[in-house]
Amino acid sequence: MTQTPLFPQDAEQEIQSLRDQINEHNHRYYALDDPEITDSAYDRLMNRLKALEAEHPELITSESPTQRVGAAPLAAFGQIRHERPMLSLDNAFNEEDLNDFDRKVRERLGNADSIEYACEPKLDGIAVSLLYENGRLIRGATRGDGTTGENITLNVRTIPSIPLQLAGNDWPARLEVRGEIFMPKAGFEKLNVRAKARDEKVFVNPRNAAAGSLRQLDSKVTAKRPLDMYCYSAGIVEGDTLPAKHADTLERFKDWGLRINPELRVVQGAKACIEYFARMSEKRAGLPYEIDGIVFKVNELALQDRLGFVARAPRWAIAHKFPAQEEMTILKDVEFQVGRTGAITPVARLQPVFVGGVTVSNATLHNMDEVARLGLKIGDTVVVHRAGDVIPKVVRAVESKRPADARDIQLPDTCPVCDSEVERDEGEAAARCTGGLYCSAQRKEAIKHFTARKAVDVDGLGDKLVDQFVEKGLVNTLSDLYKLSADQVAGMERMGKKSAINLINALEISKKTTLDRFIYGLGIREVGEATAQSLVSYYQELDAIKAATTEELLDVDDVGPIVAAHIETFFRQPHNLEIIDELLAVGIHWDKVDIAESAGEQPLAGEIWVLTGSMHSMTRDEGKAILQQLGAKVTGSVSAKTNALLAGEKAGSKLTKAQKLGVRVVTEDEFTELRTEWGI
Ligand code: D41
Repeated sequence: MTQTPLFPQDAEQEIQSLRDQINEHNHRYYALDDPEITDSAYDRLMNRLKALEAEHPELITSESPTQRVGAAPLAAFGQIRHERPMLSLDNAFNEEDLNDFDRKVRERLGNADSIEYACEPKLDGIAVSLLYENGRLIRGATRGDGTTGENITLNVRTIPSIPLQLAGNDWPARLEVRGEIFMPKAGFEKLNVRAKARDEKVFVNPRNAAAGSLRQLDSKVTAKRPLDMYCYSAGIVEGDTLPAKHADTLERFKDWGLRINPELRVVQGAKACIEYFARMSEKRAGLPYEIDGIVFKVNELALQDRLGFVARAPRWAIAHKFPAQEEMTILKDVEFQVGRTGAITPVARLQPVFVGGVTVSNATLHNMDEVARLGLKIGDTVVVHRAGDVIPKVVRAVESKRPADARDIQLPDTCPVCDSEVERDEGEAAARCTGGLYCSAQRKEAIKHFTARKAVDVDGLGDKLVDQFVEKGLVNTLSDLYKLSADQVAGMERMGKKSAINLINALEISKKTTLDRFIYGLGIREVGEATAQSLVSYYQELDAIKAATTEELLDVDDVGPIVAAHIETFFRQPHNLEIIDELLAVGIHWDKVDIAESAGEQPLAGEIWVLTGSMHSMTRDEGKAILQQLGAKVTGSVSAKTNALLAGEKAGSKLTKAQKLGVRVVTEDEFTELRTEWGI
């Protein structure tokens, strides 16, 4: 690091040089997204500048990059009257509105040609005005009602991406830049995580967080908030002129170190605007900031001037809004649904509401813990959120709107379907019906699960059909499905003779399956496809899986104590074994998982091997597959029964244990030699 200069004029020079460097790096970092030094190198420049300024306080100016940290709190914000009013935007809610807008623009201009539009995302933030005089930021104000806003100069000065001094020297002597201050999604999440940890109030969305952060009388608080800004138009321009097109003006802004939205595009005509809207709708969820629509602006300033404005909204711009993602509605009732494993789920019945592009009338509340967390009561006004393709969620209740007769939500004591007792295990969020397959709801779900595509895959068997089979008493247990006659099937609602025959054929085809699909289809709690596959590659046969104890099961890949216990419990229930026997009796079968078939010889038949450490010539999974082909059983932990440990690099506790127990240790090189010997 440079020594403190002996002479003040040297200090002045160095201070100026540091400020220039820091401003340049800020510009590269914030405006160009192309930093050329590391954060730590940047910090070093900043620290050096701070140190010099501390020694020479007379050289501190308000444009110095050190002066962003926040000033003394204000008693209240001053009012600012905008010299040129900040206009508002008209909205379009669909393509028709947008086409109308375009048609009127063309009519007013007396020209039928297609219009050039600048398209940009509509940020969901706070509209502000920045005033630069001779390139220096002298004032920041909120839009307010468009005529009068609040003076938030001290706060905007703390936002790192807002230049205190414009870059270059070709800016108008007086320039008002308008744009949107927002909080990026990631910063918002972090802020809320921190607030929660400190038991402070969390913000409901990034927009509120941005507004709350800007409204701080203490700019030191604002300085700690992750705010950003994109500029979208010029207000006052004196002492020079800006380009003749809107998009070109924004490009100039960029040269001066101001941020503009990188998604800005220029297109010709309404059709291209609609295409841009569709593209951005797709992109929306992945953007690092929230947007609530797209703004289209006639690109040529001369045309903008000819079009003028009405009632404070320009005739040359329109905001095409996305369907709202949050709406309020009434929680009319809560019903309880019973799932495959008996889990009882509270489901909100809502007054239908259009949100995120669809009408929502139900939403899962997951479990009673969630109901308690939301503090819901029946009759409440609730906020429903639906973004993109995700399932709708009740995000909060509006307590101030709670009616006097709002009712508590209570978990029923008995199953709403079969009247069996409901139990709620300690430490588990879900309540469960204890009826098992006696409960028709669980039976329906068990059948749907067994016949699903990932299980034995019965083509053409829809949920509605399963419901009917169970309700009509035709199918009480899984094997009953395979005893259905075409006539019985044809007797169901919306079923013809032909589709009935197709279903019978599909059932026949589904009888030939694989052991892992069968195991998965049984619907053992917590046993998904991957676990089913692990079980099969470990045990290879159904009887072995049936007989496995919790302790043994722990040796199987991705089986932990809870899953192991679920598996053992499942196979200890006589009615589950009965169901399996019945399924085998009606003809469900699979090819034996015969490892010998592919490998020919099995020099390791009957041996138990363990793999550990990392290897060069193969992954652990490949190593395991090779060992299995050679006939070995591969387990996860070394015991006295282990025949050999295949130890790669950085083998740890397993190697120690093997050595202690005198288990043979095979290195990767030795294993490679053995493989050559065995011809695999
Ligand atoms: O991103 C925005 N929220 C945004 C708002 C934008 N990209 N462009 C805008 N353009 C204008 C005009 C056309 C009047 C210059 C705006 C807004 N106005 C605006 N923001 C709040 C009220 C109006």
